[in-house]
This record gives sequence, structure tokens and C-alpha cells, in this order.
Amino acid sequence: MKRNLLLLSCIALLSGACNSQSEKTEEETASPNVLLIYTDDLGYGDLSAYGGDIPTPNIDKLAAEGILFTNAYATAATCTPSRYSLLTGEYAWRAKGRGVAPGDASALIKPGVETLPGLMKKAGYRTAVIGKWHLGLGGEEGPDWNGKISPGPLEIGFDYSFILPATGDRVPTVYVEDHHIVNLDPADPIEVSYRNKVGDRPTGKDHPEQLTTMWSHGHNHTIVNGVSRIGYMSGGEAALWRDEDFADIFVGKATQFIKEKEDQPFFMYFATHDIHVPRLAHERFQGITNEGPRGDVIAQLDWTVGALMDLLEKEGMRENTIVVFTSDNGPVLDDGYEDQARELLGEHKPWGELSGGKYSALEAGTRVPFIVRWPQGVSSGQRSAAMFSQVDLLGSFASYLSIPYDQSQAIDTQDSWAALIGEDTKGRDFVVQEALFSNLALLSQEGYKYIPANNGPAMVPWGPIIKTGFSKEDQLFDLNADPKEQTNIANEVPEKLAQMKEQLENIKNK
Ligand code: NG6
Ligand code: CA
Repeated sequence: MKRNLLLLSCIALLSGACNSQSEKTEEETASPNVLLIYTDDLGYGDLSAYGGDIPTPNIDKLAAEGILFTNAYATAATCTPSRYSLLTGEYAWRAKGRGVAPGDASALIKPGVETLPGLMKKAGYRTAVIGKWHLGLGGEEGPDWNGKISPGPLEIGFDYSFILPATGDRVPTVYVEDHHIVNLDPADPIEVSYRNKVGDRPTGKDHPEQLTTMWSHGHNHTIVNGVSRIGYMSGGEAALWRDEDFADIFVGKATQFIKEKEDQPFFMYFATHDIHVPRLAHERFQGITNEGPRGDVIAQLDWTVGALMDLLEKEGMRENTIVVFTSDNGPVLDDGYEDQARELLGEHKPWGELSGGKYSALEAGTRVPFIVRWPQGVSSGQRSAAMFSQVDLLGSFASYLSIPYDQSQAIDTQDSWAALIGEDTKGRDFVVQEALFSNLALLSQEGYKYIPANNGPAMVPWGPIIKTGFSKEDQLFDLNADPKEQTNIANEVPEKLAQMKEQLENIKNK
């Protein structure tokens, strides 16, 4: 189903036929708004709609009003590569240097490259990114924190940007709006280093007594807001964030942008900090779940979604906004801070019935919650087992909006529009999954999973207690019979193994 309603209404206008559409409201004939809610480290089993123990009524409602996908995938088991692929339609592993980015990395998506926001802009949308970025900023020298920070989101298709430069656990702990740090006092410039200590702010290593949350591995450099971070930072006192305010501030910025309606539809990439570490929910959410800070930030995330849905409703945009809700990678408990995520877990299973988690080649690394709601275009109450990859959002919207794009750049994206709106229940033929150290796995439509032999460790080496799924031997699993990927059948079905090996090589050499 390809159509461009914006175009149709223009043609109608020219031919004087506008009144013949009088039975449809203006909202019904316009191109749909698109709100992409991208959460951080939210696991396949973390929402109550997916069987989790922590109540997420607002997100569950979203699923009940649209489609809940059970086989949708992030392209990687960590943040930077998943985001890279989501925005460019190209698997991140095709070039080096697109793993988890330090907070002073230069821009990974180069201006001029085909992007999802760029495509939406071509289709007449006004575009915004709000929330976590983690895709680098600035030229080869890295970002000029005290000056104009460019290139960044505005150079790759966003009209407006309000971001955390990297992640909550990395310096600099400031917001960047468009090209500049918010509230930066020129008399108190910022310096950032990922190599040496700069300035005299205490570190978590030397002054653990000053911490409100103790670090467990890494994360023992500069202390800001009672939490020590990865990396050192001096200056910028007036610009420092308070982690507890992230959710409110992002919702506030989204509200502002969405309310400035204008005539164009909007595309918003709303990338929450929740539920990444450090998990510091706003005071009103602290202690409201039984699962400790990790549970509380899930509750906060649910509030965020509720607030955004109320906003759409109030603005008369509920019916004709496509909301896509998903996560960048699988779940992790201890990811660098002693926040009792493991101790207070109870019966809750962040990974659902799957094995692995964040960083892992096993299913919970990349199979993530994925929900689509679009009252005007998608009927409610659906569940879809279609195989869907986030890398296909670019190709799918391009197809729906009839916007051409350079397929030699967005090389991995496909038109999965029919799966996205629930019309195709089968979905993609395969997905490639990128785990720690850029190790790949391939999953086929019929449910065979191939993890090539590699020298990686069997467990994530620094402390999260997550199986990587790596082995020195080739592995093949049949997910239909063995969803937890426990029995290697590579020797039983050598022809299948050979075929998947060849397929993965072909994809790599594309
Ligand atoms: C790891 C960090 C982890 C987290 C991750 C990125 C250590 C020991 N661990 O290197 O805490 O920041 O990078 O997470 O430093 S992601 O979701 O943004 O990919
Ligand atoms: Ca993440």
C-alpha cells in the first residue's frame, strides 16, 4: 500500500475537488505524524504486556490499541550500532568505529548520508530528536563543547534537537540544544577528557564517600550529581543536568515541539534515557515498585509514554499519528552501578523466556519489545509474529511516502511497510544480529540461528553476568524447538549450517 496523502490532497486542491473530501476531517487526509519512542536497554520481558512483573499500563494500552510484535529486532545488542542502523538503514558493522561511542566521539553519521529524518524531511515533515544521542558530535577533532557543536543531528536531517550528547553515564553531563550546550556560562568553559583527569571535581575512585550510588565496574571518574561517570570533565557548572529530571525535561521539550503544529506533519525521534544506568528516577517514582531503581525507571518510562499519548490526544493527533515504541538492545542488571537491580528482581524476567541480554548474541540481546499504534491505519488488538528489523524503518517509510533514497548508502534497509502495519504476518527473510566485539549472528525466517565460531568470551567479561552465546565452534540453534538456544545442532544439519554460512558471507560482502 503506497500512497502519499499530502500529494493527494494537493492534487485535490488544484482540481477544486477539496470539498468532495468533506466527510473526512483535515486530520484524516493529512500524512500521519510519526513518533518513534526509542528506549534504552529495555528487555524483551520488561513490559507487563510482554509478561513482565512491573506494571506498565500506559505502554500496555498502546499495544492493546495497535500491534504487539513478538519477533522484532534491534540490529545490535548495544546502543551506538543499533541507533546508527536505525537512522541510516545500514548495518553499523559495515565499517569500523561504530561500537559503543565515548562521550567525546566525533559524529558517526556524516552529513550527506541517507537518513531516516532526512527522508522524512524530503517528504515534507518537520523533524526533531529529543533525548539520548550517543552517535558522536563534531568533526574529526570531536565536538567543540564551548562553541558551535557541529556536525550533529541538524546536519543529518533533524530540524530541531535537544539531546544528551552520549549516555547518562558518560561526560559531559549537559544538554545540547541544536548547536550549543544549554546554560553554558562562557566564563566557566567545559573541558572533557576520556584519557586524563581534568579540573578538580572529585572522582568516584578517590571519593566514594561522596556518592549516592556506588559504582561497580568502570564509572569511577568525575562525580556529578552524586554519581561518578565514565570520563573526566571540568567547568560548565551552570549547565550540569540533574539525572532525576530527564523524563520531565524530555517530555516538556517534546510537548513544545509538537504543539507548534504548523501545517506540516512531524517526525519525532524520542530517545529516552530510561532505563539505562545510572537509574535515577524522579523523586516521585523512587520506591514505587518492588524492584528497586531499575523497576522505578520502568515506571517512569511508562509515565513518559502516558504523557506523550495524552499530549497527542489533547492536540487532536491521536488518530493520525503512527507511534512506534521499541528498545535499542536487550536488558542488563548490573551495568556499572550498585543499584540492586539483581537483588531486588524477584520473579521479574527482563529477558522473558529468552537467553542472553545486552551485549549478547543470544536472542535477548536484540529481540526487543516493539509496538505500533496508528488508530487511523492499523486496527487494534493485534499481535504479530512477523520478523521485523529496525533497520527497515527507513525503507518502509520511504516506500509508504513514495520518497526515493540512495540504496547504495542505505544498503541494508528493506520495505517492510506491510509488516509494520500488520498486513504481512511473515516479515523479513532474515535478520543479522550484532553482539559484543562486533560478532555477528544470523537468524532465518524459519527460526534457525547461526552464530559463527569466534574467540570471544562465554560471559560478558566485566561483570553484568550475561552469556554472550560465543563459542569457538560454529553453532546452529532451532529456535522453534529450542528458544533458549541451548542445543547446538550444527553437526546434525550440516547442509543448513553451510547454507547460513554462505548467506551471512553474502550479506557481509553485499
Ligand atoms: C559499557 C559500559 C556500560 C554502558 C555501555 C553502553 C563499562 C564497564 N560499561 O562500556 O555501563 O555504558 O558501555 O551502553 O564502562 S549502551 O546502551 O549505551 O550501549
Ligand atoms: Ca542501550
